[in-house]
Amino acid sequence: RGLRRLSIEGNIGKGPKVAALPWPPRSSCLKGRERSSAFSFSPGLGSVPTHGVCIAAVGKSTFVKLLTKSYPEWHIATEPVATWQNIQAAGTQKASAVQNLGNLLDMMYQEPARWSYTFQTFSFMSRLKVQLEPLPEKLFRTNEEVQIFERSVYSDRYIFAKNLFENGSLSDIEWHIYQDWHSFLLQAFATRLRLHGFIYLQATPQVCLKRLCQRARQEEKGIELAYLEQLHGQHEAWLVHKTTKLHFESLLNIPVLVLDVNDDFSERGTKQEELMEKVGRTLTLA
Ligand code: UDP
Ligand code: D5M
Ligand code: MG
Repeated sequence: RGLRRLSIEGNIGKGPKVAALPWPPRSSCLKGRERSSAFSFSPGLGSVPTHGVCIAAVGKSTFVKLLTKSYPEWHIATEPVATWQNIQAAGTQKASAVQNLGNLLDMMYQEPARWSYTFQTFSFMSRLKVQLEPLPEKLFRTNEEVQIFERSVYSDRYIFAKNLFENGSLSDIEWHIYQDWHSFLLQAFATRLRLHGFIYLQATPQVCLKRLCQRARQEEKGIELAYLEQLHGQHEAWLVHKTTKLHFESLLNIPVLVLDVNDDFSERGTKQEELMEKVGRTLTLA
């Protein structure tokens, strides 16, 4: 199949309010099979039968909402933040008396040394489940075979876990154990987790902080510029300078589409159209 699977990567706090946008001008894009075979965002992928994309950085949630409106035929998987904010006891999710065990996102920010490792196990499992979900029916129906993920199991490791280790929130032993099971599980599921590119939403840490404050998520109140600078450095090292040591062959030559989102794209206008068009072109005509 000509399926493309990508992930959106980027720093915390990038997204805006979304206005409906009739996009793309359909005439400018190839359709169906023609579109799939023209997709060359993934050089070097050889005979891999599926394609996926992942997004990273600041403004991701806003950006994926825009993609949903602009490309309703694509399948967009959002980040499961809500499940991290409200951990439910196993087996109680469907019962009338749901047992809430706590807000792990908040616990991690309050006491990073105590909860970072626990958070990594949970965020990884929740992302793994999302990335392993079977292809949605609509992708088979429409032949518009694009899957977009908001961050990925790779950003967990090469952005967050790596950073938490480097800033002392994960101990040597925790980092070692984390890397061991992360590599093992990703190798075990390699064929089903294959991504075909990353979309990196790039913005300065200052812009990220401004948007973070605007979003005003209670758990993130204490985040300082220094932390966003660390995350920015991790994104740049991995996706731009390519100096991060990677452990999966499939990541070595993976294409990265870098989009500058320093200018506001939350309102309908030229910037928003330019971004949507760039993604559409890259995934269809590039
Ligand atoms: N935002 C904005 N202008 C932009 C992009 C984002 O004002 O061009 C705001 C958005 O409304 C939200 C905050 O920035 O209040 C964080 O955005 P989002 O939640 O999309 O970021 P994420 O952390 O998911 O990448
Ligand atoms: O919101 C996601 C929030 O979760 C943000 O505060 C960053 C945090 N996050 C996401 N993944 C991780 C990992 N693996 N470790 C630590 N913190 C994480 P967003 O809307 O994406 O900014
Ligand atoms: Mg988000």
